[in-house]
Amino acid sequence: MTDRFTLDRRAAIAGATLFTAAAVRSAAAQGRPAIDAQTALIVVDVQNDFCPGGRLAVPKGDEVVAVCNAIGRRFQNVVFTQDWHPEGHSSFASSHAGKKPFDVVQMPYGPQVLWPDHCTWDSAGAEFHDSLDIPHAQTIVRKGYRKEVDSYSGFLEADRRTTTGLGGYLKERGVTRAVVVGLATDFCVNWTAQDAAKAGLETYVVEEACRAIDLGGSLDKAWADMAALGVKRIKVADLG
Ligand code: VGL
Ligand code: ZN
Repeated sequence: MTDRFTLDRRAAIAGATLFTAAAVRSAAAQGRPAIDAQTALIVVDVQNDFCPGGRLAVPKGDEVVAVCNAIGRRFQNVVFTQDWHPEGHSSFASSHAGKKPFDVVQMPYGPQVLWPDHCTWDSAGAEFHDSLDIPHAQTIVRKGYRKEVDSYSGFLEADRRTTTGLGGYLKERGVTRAVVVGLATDFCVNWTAQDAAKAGLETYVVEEACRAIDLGGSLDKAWADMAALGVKRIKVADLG
């Protein structure tokens, strides 16, 4: 444990010192993120319920784990988001008479896709995948814990008004750049990346470190919406 931690810290410190101001500029010019003290990796919802065997399994969702682990140790700043719903949450189809998963209903804040029950407090499905191994991650931001409001985004709930605190946290810590990975590309990764960009962060999504649900074209739309906000779609190799 101590050894691994020491190594991670050394790697992070080494990574940080590689990025001089000129290197940061040249990385950005090439469309890739500088990985320095101002950069945070945001690992979105890598939880059992979103992996094969889970209650809202994302196809091949578990394949992101090894990729997240590999890139995670390159970042000094790592934040996890965790989808975290009470029983009977309003995003669950089971809370709406006559509705089934993937139906869409109108909520006071707009359309809401209904999901199978998932990521309920204290369930095994809400836990992070067992193999997720980024021991130096500093913060876990839970979201979707208010019964009447969903939250795909790690920054802002679906009412688009209630903040989770993540924006303030990153700002206070001097983070100006976000690299977003995890599950699912077209829902929580998408909304988190869009809100990161709206918060003024230079934002990247790493393609192979995400997997999608893809409901009725949602994946293509997600990439287009992210691109429109200036979110850059990159590959692991672009991390240098
Ligand atoms: C998610 C649907 C419902 C996600 C969370 O993590 O993408 N999707 N809750
Ligand atoms: Zn959810």
